[in-house]
Amino acid sequence: MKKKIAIIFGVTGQDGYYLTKLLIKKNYIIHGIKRRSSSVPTKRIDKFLNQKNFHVHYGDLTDTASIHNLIKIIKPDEIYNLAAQSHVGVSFYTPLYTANVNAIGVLAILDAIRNSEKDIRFYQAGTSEMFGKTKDKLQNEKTKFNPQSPYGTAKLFAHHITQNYRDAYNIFACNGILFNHESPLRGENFVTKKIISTLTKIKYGFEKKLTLGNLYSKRDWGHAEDYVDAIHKILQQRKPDDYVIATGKQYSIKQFVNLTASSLNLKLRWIGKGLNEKALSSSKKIIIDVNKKYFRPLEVDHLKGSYSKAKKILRWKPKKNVKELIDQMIAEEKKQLNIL
Ligand code: NAP
Ligand code: G4F
Repeated sequence: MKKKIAIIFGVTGQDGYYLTKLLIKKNYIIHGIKRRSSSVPTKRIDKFLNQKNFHVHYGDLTDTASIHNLIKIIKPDEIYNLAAQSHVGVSFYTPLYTANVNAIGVLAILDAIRNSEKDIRFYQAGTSEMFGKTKDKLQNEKTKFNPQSPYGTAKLFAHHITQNYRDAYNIFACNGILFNHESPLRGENFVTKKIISTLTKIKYGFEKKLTLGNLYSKRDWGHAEDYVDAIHKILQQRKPDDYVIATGKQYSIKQFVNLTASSLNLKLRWIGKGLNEKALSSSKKIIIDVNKKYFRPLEVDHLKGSYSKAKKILRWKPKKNVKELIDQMIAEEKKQLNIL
């Protein structure tokens, strides 16, 4: 059988790694797109670089010409767009750049697909951040969007333009609406990785204190490896459609800290309120505090997704729970620190 050809924009990121791993297993020819950077950006995918069906090219979502050329030359069957300025907090500091990559970059890919002679299936990495400030306790594909950041707003443009190109030009274009998903390969400045990395270092004497922002927002955290499986399934259906991918479970940041501390066997005693809230160790040292600088101008207070459509149509459900996720992330931190 002829091998499928896939382009992955955002191949050097967390999901790029897990999707590459999955597509290699499925015998795809994969073309990953990396952007130019002053340091080597392929750390996560280095182990795939010697595989004969894995190729890496330079490209950038802010450079329309590069997108058109890559699609014209590679002639893929499927395009997975995972590329984004993916940090919500940072999007308040770089709103124009975030919009250029996360919104206009997506339109550039779709327009290149429209002008291609080949039928190409397209996946857009949408996000629960598009729900933003929502009254619905459990969000699904019908929940009203109300984004609270330049990141969420740009992603919402991408969501609508993907639907628009699907309907107007009959393109097999799909949106995933993925809730937070983590792994040992999560970027260092997302809250789960920051908590796990710093608390592990505190436990083994490499660090003294963890400083966080809002402890009371709630998130639905899944595992990236489970979520890329859903992403692939979305593009293998008979009809293009949009799907929420989530676990249906929700924890506050403080609960995530407590779960991590408990897995590390680190005793915490919480004292104080608001910006004065702190956690003390068993030797009464302050090991966690709160700083205003990690708060955002607007916050998304709670997110919890219903994956019932994905379960019914994609036959997908999450495999790993939050405790297993935390334990796997801690094990990787310990490995990095040479702790057996
Ligand atoms: P990530 O680790 O931050 O990876 C983002 C990828 O995009 C990286 O490969 C990055 O390259 C690339 N990129 C950034 N700007 C680019 C540009 N201008 N041109 C080309 N590539 C660019 O994010 P992730 O966690 O894997 O998430 C993958 C996608 O899913 C993102 O679109 C994110 O917004 C979305 N999403 C993520 C979650 C989640 O919880 N993880 C949930 C919902 C949606 P560098 O390596 O060079 O930085
Ligand atoms: O880990 P976070 O930065 O993730 P956030 O903002 O939920 O965004 C992630 O998930 C989205 C899906 O819903 C993706 F679309 C997006 O690309 C990204 O992957 O923050 C989670 C929560 C926020 O409420 C934040 O205010 O943790 C809170 N928080 C508290 N202290 C902190 C910190 N966040 C970060 N990054 N760093 C802190 O010190």
